[in-house]
Amino acid sequence: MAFVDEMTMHMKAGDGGNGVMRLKHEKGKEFAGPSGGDGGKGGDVYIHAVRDVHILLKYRHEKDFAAERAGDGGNDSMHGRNGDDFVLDLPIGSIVTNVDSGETYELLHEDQKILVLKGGRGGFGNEHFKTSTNRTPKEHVPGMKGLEADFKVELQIVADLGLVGLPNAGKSSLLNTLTRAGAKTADYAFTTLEPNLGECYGFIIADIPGLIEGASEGRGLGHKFLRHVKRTHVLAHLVSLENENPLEVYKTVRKELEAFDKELASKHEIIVLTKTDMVTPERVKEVGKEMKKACPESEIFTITILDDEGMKKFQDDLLKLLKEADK
Ligand SMILES: Nc1nc2c(ncn2[C@@H]2O[C@H](COP(=O)(O)OP(=O)(O)OP(=O)(O)O)[C@@H](O)[C@H]2O)c(=O)[nH]1
Ligand SMILES: [Mg+2]
Repeated sequence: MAFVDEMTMHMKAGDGGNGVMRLKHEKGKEFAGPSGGDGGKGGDVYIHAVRDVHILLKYRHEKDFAAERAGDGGNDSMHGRNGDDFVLDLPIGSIVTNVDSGETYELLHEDQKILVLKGGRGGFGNEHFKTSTNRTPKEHVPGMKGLEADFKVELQIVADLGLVGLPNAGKSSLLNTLTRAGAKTADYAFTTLEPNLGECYGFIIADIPGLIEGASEGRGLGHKFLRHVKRTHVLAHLVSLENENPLEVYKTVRKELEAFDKELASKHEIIVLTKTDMVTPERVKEVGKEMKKACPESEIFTITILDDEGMKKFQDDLLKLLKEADK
């Protein structure tokens, strides 16, 4: 599947700063007591979800990432500076595995931030060891090492919108008008052999091969790819008005979705009646009504890719709906 990617990298949290040994000097006294400060805390390593499926490309040539080492303690009990954290931006849908510990993290929502490596604690300076019996301790502790590990990142796209429907419903054509995916379209069944992905104002749209009756049992191609829409937030079910009985067509595909996975079938679904230019306006209304009656819960849209104005309006409505579904 296009865009799906995998990469490995090494990440390291910052080392803690060293505690230091210092003695105060006051007039008249050679040693007026300990004054060595503690080291700061090393920076942590986080992973952070962003809405950008291409961001892994940015890390192609860089495989080592590190948070900042902390500063050492100073004179006059000065605490060392804490190291800055390192935040690795990854696409939503990334599954990150710490190869050394086996721990796995999943980034599912925009802006989600997960701590994956803790920075080292700062060491104590000698002032910390002052007691009533030991007024000039020399003891001081080095900072702890920051954790480090190899990581594997696998991207499983979480599409915001998944396009389903019979072959020829106009799924790829719709993807192309909403995004710059440039998917192949043609007037024969199974033009799309592998899922296509596109991006529309930050929302990911997945177009999968057409589904036919028996798809859930392996007929056709679509079933192989249904798992890609499993993580999709909203499904757009496309039905071409070219069909003599669009409601029957709709039901056929629904049956396949349900047979494949109940969860898939219970997703938020919108119905898109396509190719309105191929029938009369009266017919569009008639089918729209019939659909609404059969599926009162679903929003119903009617489109033709030949009408630029209409497509713009559809895009606006769709974006509103996707933003709402993302909350
Ligand atoms: N007249 C008209 N033709 C359309 C419209 N939308 C799509 N088509 C045509 O319908 C045919 C099928 O469109 P595709 O987008 O390839 O259909 P698909 O659902 O992706 O089909 P598969 O990949 O085979 O599942 C193509 O020849 C398109 O040009 C429309 O709104 N009006
Ligand atoms: Mg297609």
